[in-house]
Amino acid sequence: MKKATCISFGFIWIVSFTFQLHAEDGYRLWLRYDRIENDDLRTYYQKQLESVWLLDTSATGKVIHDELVRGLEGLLGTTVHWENKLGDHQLVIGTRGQWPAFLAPSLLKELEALPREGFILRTMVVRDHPVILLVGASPAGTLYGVFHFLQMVQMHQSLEGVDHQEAPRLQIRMLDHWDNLDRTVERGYAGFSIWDWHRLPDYLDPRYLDYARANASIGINGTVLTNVNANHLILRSDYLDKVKALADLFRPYGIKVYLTARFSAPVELGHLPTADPLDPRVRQWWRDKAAEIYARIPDFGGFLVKANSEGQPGPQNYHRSHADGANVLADAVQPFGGIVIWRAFVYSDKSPEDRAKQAYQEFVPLDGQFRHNVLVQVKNGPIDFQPREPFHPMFGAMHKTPLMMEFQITQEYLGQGTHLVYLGSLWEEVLQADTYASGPGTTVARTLEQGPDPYLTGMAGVANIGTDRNWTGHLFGQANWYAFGRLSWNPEQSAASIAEDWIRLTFSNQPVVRKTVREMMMNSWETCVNYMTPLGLAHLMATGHHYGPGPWVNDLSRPEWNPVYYHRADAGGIGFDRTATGSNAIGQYAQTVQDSFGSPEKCPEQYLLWFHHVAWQTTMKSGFTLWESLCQHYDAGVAGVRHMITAWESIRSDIDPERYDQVRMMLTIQQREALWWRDASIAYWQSVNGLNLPPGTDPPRHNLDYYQSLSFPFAPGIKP
Ligand code: BDP
Repeated sequence: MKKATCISFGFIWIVSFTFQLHAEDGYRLWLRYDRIENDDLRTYYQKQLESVWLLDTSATGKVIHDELVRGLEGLLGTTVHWENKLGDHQLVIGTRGQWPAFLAPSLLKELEALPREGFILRTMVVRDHPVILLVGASPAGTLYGVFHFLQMVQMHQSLEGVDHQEAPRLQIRMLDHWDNLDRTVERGYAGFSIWDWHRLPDYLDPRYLDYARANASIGINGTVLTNVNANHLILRSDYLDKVKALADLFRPYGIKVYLTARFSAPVELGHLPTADPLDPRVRQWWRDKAAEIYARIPDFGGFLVKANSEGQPGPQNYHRSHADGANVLADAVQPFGGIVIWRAFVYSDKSPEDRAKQAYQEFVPLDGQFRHNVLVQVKNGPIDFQPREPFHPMFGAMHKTPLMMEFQITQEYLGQGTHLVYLGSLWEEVLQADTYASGPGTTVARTLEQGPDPYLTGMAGVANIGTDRNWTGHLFGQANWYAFGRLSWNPEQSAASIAEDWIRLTFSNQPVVRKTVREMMMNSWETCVNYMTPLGLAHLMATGHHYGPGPWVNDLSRPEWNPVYYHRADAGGIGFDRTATGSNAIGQYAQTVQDSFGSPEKCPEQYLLWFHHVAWQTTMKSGFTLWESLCQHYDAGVAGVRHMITAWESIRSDIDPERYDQVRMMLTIQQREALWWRDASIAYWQSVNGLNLPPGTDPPRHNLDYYQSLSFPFAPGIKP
C-alpha cells in the first residue's frame, strides 16, 4: 500500500505516521479515509469542494468539523478551506433551526416534513453559486448526512446532480453490550470490555470517541453499557458518575446511554426487604433512583431488563407478571422521558412445555398491559441466537405493545471469534420473512416499522466489540457491526448491497476485490449453517462456552440445556416435531405460515428438522434420503470454507499484508473447525442411527470417543 507520506503537509504526515505505527491493524474500521490514489478523481473532488461552510454551532457541529477535517484531508490530501459566506463549489452544512432563510428557501419547507434524524443532501445552484447543500433535521441528522457524504467520496461516487433524502425507519438503534463490571464480556470474543470502569470517570480512553464515531457513521443512536445478566452496582452513585462521563462523551454523536437494571436492586442496593413491584417502597426506590440518574444524565435513555430468565430475579419471584415488573420501572423513568426495554427471552426449568413456545405464551396474553413507554425486546428466533431459526412467532402477534428486534452481532453460536460469517444474510432472511400476521406482506421488518407507537420502534444488536486492536477479533466481525447499524437504520436494505459498501470502505473499490469478497461474504452464513446445524437443526453446541459440537450432551440439569432435547435423534429419525402431533409450536404462527412450515412436504428444507421429526430414509426434494442429504450438507460446509480460502488467496496482492494474513490465519482455524463439526456430527449421528456412510462420504477422522473427550476449559466468553 502506498502511504500518504509523499504529501508535504505536516498534518498528513503525522496522521500517516500514526497509521504506520499500527499499520493496517483494522483499528480504523470502515472510516479509513486513505488518500484517493487516482489523481483525476482526487482533483475532481478537490474542485467540487473548494470550501466548506459549516452552519451548525452545536456540540455536534464540532464533531462534524473534526470528522470533515479527518475525512476530507485524508481522502483529498489538502487542507479544508473553511468559509463563512456563500461561495462556488462549496459544501454548505447546517441544521434545521439554524438554517438562514435566504439559502434555498424551498429547502426549509422540505425540512419541515423531515423526521428528526433525517437529512437532505442536494447539489444545486444558490444565488448563482454551484453548491452542495447538506441539511439535517437535528444535529444528529446533520452528522448522519456528513458521514453519508464522506462515504460517497470514499466510494468514489459522483457529486453531480446529487439529490438524496434519508431518515431512519426505526427510532431506537442500539448496541447491547454484555459487558461485566470486571471487564469480562459474556459471549465476547474480542478481548475485554472497552469500558474501563476502574479509571472512569477521570480517564477517558480515546477509544470511546472512535467508538462513538463508528456508531454514528452507521446510525446507531443508543448503547446499553452493561450485561443483561446485570450487576446492581452499576446503579450505585459512584458508578453513575462513570456512566455520566460516557454519556457526556457520546451525546454530541447522537448516542444515548442506557443501563441494564437488576430487578432485585432495591434489595441489594436499597436494603429493602423486597423487590415486589407493587410494594410502595419499591416503587419509590425506583423513582428515586431514576431521579438520581437523570440529575446526572438528563437524556438518559432508560433501562434494559432481563427478568425471570436463566436465574435472573424478576416480578414472578413475587407472583407478579412481566407487565407489573416493567411498569414499575416505566413509571420511574416516565417523568424524564425514559423508556424500558423488557426482554422476552424467558423460559422456565419448571415448565415441560417446548422452550420454543414459552416466550409467546408468557407475553402475548399481556398485550395492552404495559405502560406506553415500554418496549418488549424479542430475539429473532424462538429459541436463542442459533445459526438459523425460523422467525419468532411474537412478531406480528402483539398489536398494542411495541416490539423491538434483538439480533446477536457477537457470534456466540456462529463460530465465535474465528469464523468468517457475514450475518447480514441471516438478518435479511428474518427481516424479510412474511409473518402474514396482517395479511400477505406483513414481513418481520414491517411489523417492526409499523408498531403501535411510531416513536417506539427499534432494533438492538448484542455487540461484538472488545479491546482487540481491530475491535471485533475477526476482521470480518466488523462487517457484522456495520451491517447491523445499516439494517437498524433501514431494515429493508439488502445484505448484499451493505456488504458491497463495507468492502469498498474497508478494503478497496477495485472490482475484483469487491466481487471476490462479496461472494465470500454472501456464501459464508450458509456455509456455517451447513457445517454446524443443517436442515433446521439447532443448539448442538458444547456445554457452557458453546464452542464446538456437542450433539451428544444429555446430562445437564435442565432438559432444555441439552442438545439431545433439540435434535431428538433416535434410530428411526431426527428432528423436533413442533406440529399438532408434537408440541404444536407451529400453532403460534399465522395460518398461512402454518400451512407451509407445518407440512413436511411444503416446509422449506432449511427449517425441516426444526418443525418435524423425519425418518432417516425419507426421500428429500433432491431425491436423496435425509441421511444422505445431511451428510452432503456437512460436506458442502467444509467445501464452502475451502472456497473462501481460495477466493481470499486469489486477491492476496490487492490486500495489505497485515490484514491479509489476519484473515488468512483465521480461515485456517475455520477450516479445521468446520471439519471438526462435520466429523463429530456424522460420528454421533451414526452412533444413533447405525447407518453406513453414503457412498463417497469420507469417514470422520476420529471416533466419537475422541470428539467427546475434547475439553476447552478456558474458551472465551463464558457466562460467569
Ligand atoms: C444466551 C447466552 C447467554 C445470555 C442469554 C440471554 O448463552 O449468555 O445470557 O442468551 O440472551 O444465548 O440472556
